[in-house]
Amino acid sequence: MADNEKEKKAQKQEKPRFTTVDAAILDLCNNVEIPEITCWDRTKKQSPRCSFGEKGICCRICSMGPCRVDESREKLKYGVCGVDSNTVAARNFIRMIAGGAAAHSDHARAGAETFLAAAKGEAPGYAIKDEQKLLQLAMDFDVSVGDRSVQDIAIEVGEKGMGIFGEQFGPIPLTKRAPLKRQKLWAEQGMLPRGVDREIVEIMHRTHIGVDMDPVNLMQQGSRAAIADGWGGSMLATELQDIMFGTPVPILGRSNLGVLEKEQVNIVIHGHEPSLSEMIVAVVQDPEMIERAKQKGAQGINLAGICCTANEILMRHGVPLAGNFLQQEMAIITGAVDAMVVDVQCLMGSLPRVAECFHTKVITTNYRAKIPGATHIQFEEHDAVETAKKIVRAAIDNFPNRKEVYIPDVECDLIGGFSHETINYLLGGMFRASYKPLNDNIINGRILGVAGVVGCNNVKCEHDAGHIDLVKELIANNVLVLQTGCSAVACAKAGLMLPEAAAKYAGPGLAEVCETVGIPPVLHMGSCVDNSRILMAATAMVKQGGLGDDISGLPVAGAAPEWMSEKAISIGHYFVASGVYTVFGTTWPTTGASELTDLLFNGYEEITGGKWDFALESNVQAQKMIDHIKKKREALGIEKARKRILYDMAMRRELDAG
Ligand code: NFS
Repeated sequence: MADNEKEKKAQKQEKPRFTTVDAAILDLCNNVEIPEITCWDRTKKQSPRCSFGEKGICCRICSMGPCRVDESREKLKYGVCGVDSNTVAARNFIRMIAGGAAAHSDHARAGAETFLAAAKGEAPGYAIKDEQKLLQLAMDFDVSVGDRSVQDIAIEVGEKGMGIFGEQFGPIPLTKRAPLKRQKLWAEQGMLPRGVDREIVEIMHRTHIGVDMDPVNLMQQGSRAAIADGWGGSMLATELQDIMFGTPVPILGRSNLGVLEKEQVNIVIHGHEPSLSEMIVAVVQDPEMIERAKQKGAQGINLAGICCTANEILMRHGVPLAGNFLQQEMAIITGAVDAMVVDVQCLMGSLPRVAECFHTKVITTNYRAKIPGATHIQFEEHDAVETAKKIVRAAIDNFPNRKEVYIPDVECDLIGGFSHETINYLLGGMFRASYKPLNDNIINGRILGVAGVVGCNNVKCEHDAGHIDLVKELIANNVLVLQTGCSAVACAKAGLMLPEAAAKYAGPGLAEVCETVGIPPVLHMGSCVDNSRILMAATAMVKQGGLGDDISGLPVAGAAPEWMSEKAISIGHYFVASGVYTVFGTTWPTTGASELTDLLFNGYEEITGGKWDFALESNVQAQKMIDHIKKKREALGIEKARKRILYDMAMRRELDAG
């Protein structure tokens, strides 16, 4: 065997089984014999991957294929139906947008159904918690307020909300929240969306064999659907959840597997829709349930979360985050989880198999997301408290079945709860709530710009490292970071969401602002549908003035360093379509299509003012984002940090004389 081949083989063998920087996982695998049942083990077995699939140039749309097209090989230039790599990759890409937009929007629809039932008094346990936000949404929906009762207004808002998904003509109402210039641009570009259902159906139609073959035209439809997600489905989910469950305010939380309790019944809620988990939060405090837990030998009931359901209930109740996407199996492997209660999205199909090796009961709760091997308890919003009690009882009754338990002693505090309204309030104070202090500090150069760092974990890269390294580099360069999703959980676990992180990691300008206001340099804004909060924060910055008249002019950038889901592509694309430079890591799904990739990475800047980019290394991603932010600062004429000059008497006199 040649020397370099030997070297390669040795390197391969040396690769650790769990590629992560998470201290809890590393501790767990040092102390527990973990069977080969994790996603890391399956990843290894799936390698090497099909390179056509990875580059976005495998077409499975009709049964004459699958066709593998390759623009660099004459004989593979076209698929059987005659399309080339750019058409194939564009179709695949916008089908990813359709998948992501569908997930967010079906989540929103379920929320709207619960909201409407609650408004009609048909869903006991749910209420209107944020009346102010209800009135705001009523105005957006042209619902008259007058002296009508809250219930009346809520019913009409709920009905209009349900109608938005199937809106045939558009534009959907929440797009009117965007800066005027942006709305005009969308209209000119044919991107003003109709209801998200219609946009998704049109994607499926256009990508059927023999329909739309023009990558630019396909991407225009992808953009319109993504906008219908960001400024429609996702935003509506956030709004209705805030109205029903309360708009988040800063709250202390804890993160990582160390939040599990050895002596208590541990219930881990996992998924995305908070309607059921809100009820579970209430039910675990019920004395009857606590008594039942004690009868089974536990000291109490401990609730924790995984993925975005966790983010939702952290933001509103301070319920601890057990972990992000790649920690779902690990939570079960502690042997301490008595029930893992899942709703929809980002659930691993392996959960019941992993649970079989331990004692955890995996409970599915949504008819849309059943997993073979799991127990199904259907969540009924009309009888939510009873459903929640049934689930909590099942968890308690499973406590005596525990085998060996090992909970890593690893956890970290965080402050969550930064809705865009909270940022407004914190920066400006109760009587003059505004984004002015943020804009002023950007203009004077203490803050270089703002970055949204969001998205998933991906087992193809080192778990959490991509998020933490990128965010550290951004804040060290005085970029304020806004976060959601699993990215937020990664940085929470790394201690970046504490006020003291400002002094430790942030550049001097950002640290000064954070210390004055009392906020961390990295703000947790919630779950992935709450990326709509970032759109609203960007819009608020535009409307505040001083930083141009559109989102595309702001010194801001977005990133999803460890993305993996279709939802991440939809989110990334609605940011690009809203004028934001957005860089993804890990892998890029159109690399086999040079013209399409050029359109997304360069051409889109001409079309929407935003664009996509891709880089593997965190420092390259950070540099690209900082370069973009600096470019925008230059265009605004604020490229140099302006020192505050305190005028003395002589200078004043000179001014007066002038
Ligand atoms: Ni977002 Fe949230 Fe996590 Fe990715 Fe999945 S949980 S919705 S998709 S993996 S960030």
